[in-house]
Parts: sequence; structure tokens; C-alpha cells
Amino acid sequence: MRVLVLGGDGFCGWPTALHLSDHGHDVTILDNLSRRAIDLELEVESLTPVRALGERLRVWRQVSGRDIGFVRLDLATEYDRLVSVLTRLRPDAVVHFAEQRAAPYSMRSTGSKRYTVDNNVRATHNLLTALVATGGETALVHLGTMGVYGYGWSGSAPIPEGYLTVKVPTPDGDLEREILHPANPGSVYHLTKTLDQLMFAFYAHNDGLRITDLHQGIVWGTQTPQTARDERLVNRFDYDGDFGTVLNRFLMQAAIGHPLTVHGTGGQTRAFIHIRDTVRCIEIALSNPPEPGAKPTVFNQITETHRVRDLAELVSAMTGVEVANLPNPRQEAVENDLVVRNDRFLALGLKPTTLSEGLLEECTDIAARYCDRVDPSKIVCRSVWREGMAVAEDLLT
Ligand code: NAD
Ligand code: USQ
Repeated sequence: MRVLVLGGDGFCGWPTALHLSDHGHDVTILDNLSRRAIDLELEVESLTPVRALGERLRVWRQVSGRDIGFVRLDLATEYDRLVSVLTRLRPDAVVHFAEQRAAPYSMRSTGSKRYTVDNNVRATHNLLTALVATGGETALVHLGTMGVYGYGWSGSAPIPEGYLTVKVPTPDGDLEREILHPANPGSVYHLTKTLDQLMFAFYAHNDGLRITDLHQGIVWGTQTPQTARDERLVNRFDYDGDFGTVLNRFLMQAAIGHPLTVHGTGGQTRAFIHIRDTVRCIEIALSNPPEPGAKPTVFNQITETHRVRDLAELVSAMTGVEVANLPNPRQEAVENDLVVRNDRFLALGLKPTTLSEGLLEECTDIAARYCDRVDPSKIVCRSVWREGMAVAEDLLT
């Protein structure tokens, strides 16, 4: 397949591009390198030393003998160039990772809220119109989030894969309707993903685009077999308060003896997936596109669910580092249950990497190896959901 990977310089996009290239697909990366610019703005770097994209691509050619193309382009603002790229490459499929993806960063300021909506909504809508304008045959696989469902529902009804069958009362009796699961976003970032879903429903129905939306949980881990082939191919590892995700943050904190930064009681339950499984899921989704005219296919791209305090206790037991319960900078349910259906990927052959297999390796191979690169002043999350909310002052350095 000819595959265009939008956001292919990022944490999920880079290992996906290498995985697809390694499996014989003809891959081109499109990225505006905005993630690298945000690192400069936040004055923070990936824990792992990420090389310039040109060097990454040269090293990949050396170790694999395969070429990956690169187009530097801003999806949100360079529509005409996007149409030209699609016309020239005629990809069989596009994988869309190219959005601002950190919830704390999206809540950091009025400017970052506006940037996140402008960037993400325009990027997705530009892509959809460009796909229609170039013939509508290219399949789209989008990286969405479990957070579109929200975490505030009471009870433990399993979260279905995208759609819910509901009974609508009428004077003549109940009618059954299949609807998108109600959206309940917990941040401006998550809000943009719920807007993406509506755009997908419209363009699938109106223009027959073939769209798969992957409702992915929190990705943990760093390396895949391809990124581990040479140190210069290493994947990024965000640890800072805005872009670092919870489990990777705990592993990095343990490596430098920093108290584990549990927000509130740690009663939040979330869904997780290892980066090795992310790349496999994308390939499975590419091989199983919906028919033209069908509603978007939704997969819940998750393999396990865990409560934040249980993860902290696990890492603490493994490393001896203490757990700190900090004021929660977010507006979110203090405790929640989470039961998620993920039957579709399992039925299509996914064999999940579990925490029990991958955690120790991640601790020693990545967190401990690069821990001298940590800037401790960047660990505590300073982005709060509403003005006046407390941050963990005593841990700020
Ligand atoms: P990332 O920030 O590391 O990568 C995103 C890439 O997209 C970056 O390289 C960035 O430069 C690029 N990009 C952003 N806006 C762009 C634009 N307008 N034009 C061109 N390129 C642009 O993020 P990630 O962790 O790799 O996440 C990728 C996708 O997966 C995101 O859409 C995110 O919402 C989703 N996701 C991530 C996680 C996770 O835990 N990392 C979990 C669930 C879903
Ligand atoms: N948390 C802590 N301590 C920390 C960091 C986070 O207790 O040091 C808590 C948060 O308060 C939250 C939970 O851990 O309750 C998850 O936070 P996170 O930063 O790991 O994940 P989140 O903000 O939800 O976002 C990440 C990705 C995003 C993706 C999402 C999937 O950044 O791109 O969409 O995971 S999901 O959570 O399923 O919506």
C-alpha cells in the first residue's frame, strides 16, 4: 500500500511509519514539525535524544534499505499544497496523527485553547475536503481518543466501540436507534476529538469517504522493534507536566527518585496500550477499511485499564520511590470505573503487550538509561483547568 502518515515525526507517528515501511508499505511522512517547536516554547526536551527528521530518515535507509518520503506541510493552513501532495502521491490510505494532543497544554492559556481548536479542527476538515476533492478513494485512519466518551459516567456499563443502540420512546412504542456514543470531553483537546467524530460521520455519509476512527487509550512505552534498531531511530519520550502521560511519567520519576505525582486520590481509571500494539493496530485498521458509504468504523484501541493510584503503587513497589498525592490541576471525576469493549482488534489478531511484561524493561532500558537528561523543574504540571486551581507548590523547583 502507498500510505501517507500525517504527524509521522511524533511519538505514535514515527514508529508507525517505520513499522509500515518495514512491512513493505510505501510510506511518506507529512508533518509541520510543530511538536518540536512546542518543545522549544516549553523549554523541554524528550527524555530520549530524538534526532532531526532528516537524520532519522537517512538512518532508516541505512538499516533497512527502504526509503520513507517527507513533506513538511501544515495541514491546518496549507490546503492547496495538501491537495497537490494527495494528487501527486495518490495514497491508498492516509493515517492522521497530526493534531495537538496534550490535554494540559490545551488548557494552559487562552492562546493554547484557541491554537488547539484552530489546529486540530482545521487540520481534520482540510484533510476531509482534500480527500473528497482528489476523488474520495483514499481510505482514512484517524487517531481519536478514549476521552471522547468521557470518564464521568456513573455505573460500570461497558463502553461500546463507538456506537450505542438506544430506545427512543414514541406514542406508538419504542424505536431502536444506533447513535454515536454521547460525547463528554474533559479538556479542550478532547473536545476537538469529539468535533472530529461529527465531521467523520458527515463526510462518510455525504461523500462516501471510508473512515476508521481509533479511540485510543493512553500510550505507554517507547520503543518498537524498528525504533530499537539504531539509537538514532529512538522514539520520543515526553515526561514534562504538559505532554508526559501518566505511566511514562511515573517511570521517569522513579528513575530519578522523584515522588510519583499522583493527581488527587489517584482514583481515576484510564485505558492503556503499549506503543508496540499501537503500530500493530494501525496496520490492522489499514487492512480492514469500511465499505464506501458505510458509517465510520470505530475501534477502541486499548488493551488494559488501570487506576492511577494502582500504577503508582506498582512502580513504587518495583523501585522504592514514594507516592505523593498532589492537588489535582484538572477538573475530572475523583474516582471512576471504566469497562471498555475492545473485541474488534482482538478478533482481528491483536496479541496485547501487558504491563506485567513490558514495565521492567521500560524502566531499565529507557527511563534509567536517559535519566540524566531530565530537567526536574519541568515535572510538575502547572497547567490548570480553571484559574485559581492549586498546583503542587512544594514540588516545584
Ligand atoms: P505528537 O505530538 O508526538 O505527534 C503529533 C505530530 O503531528 C507531531 O509530529 C506534530 O508536529 C504533527 N502536527 C501537529 N499539528 C500538525 C499540523 N497542523 N500539520 C502537520 N503536522 C502537525 O502526538 P502523539 O502522541 O504521536 O499522538 C498522535 C495522535 O494520536 C494524536 O492525534 C493524539 O490525539 C492521538 N493519541 C495519542 C495518545 C498518546 O498517549 N500519545 C493516546 C491516544 C490518542
Ligand atoms: N495524572 C496523574 N499524574 C500525572 C499525570 C497524570 O495523576 O503526573 C492523571 C491525570 O489527572 C488523568 C490521568 O492521569 O486522570 C491520565 O492523564 P494523562 O496525562 O496520562 O492522559 P490524558 O491527559 O488523558 O491524555 C493522554 C494523551 C492524549 C490521549 C489520551 C487518551 O496525551 O493524546 O488522547 O491520553 S485518554 O486518556 O484515553 O483519553
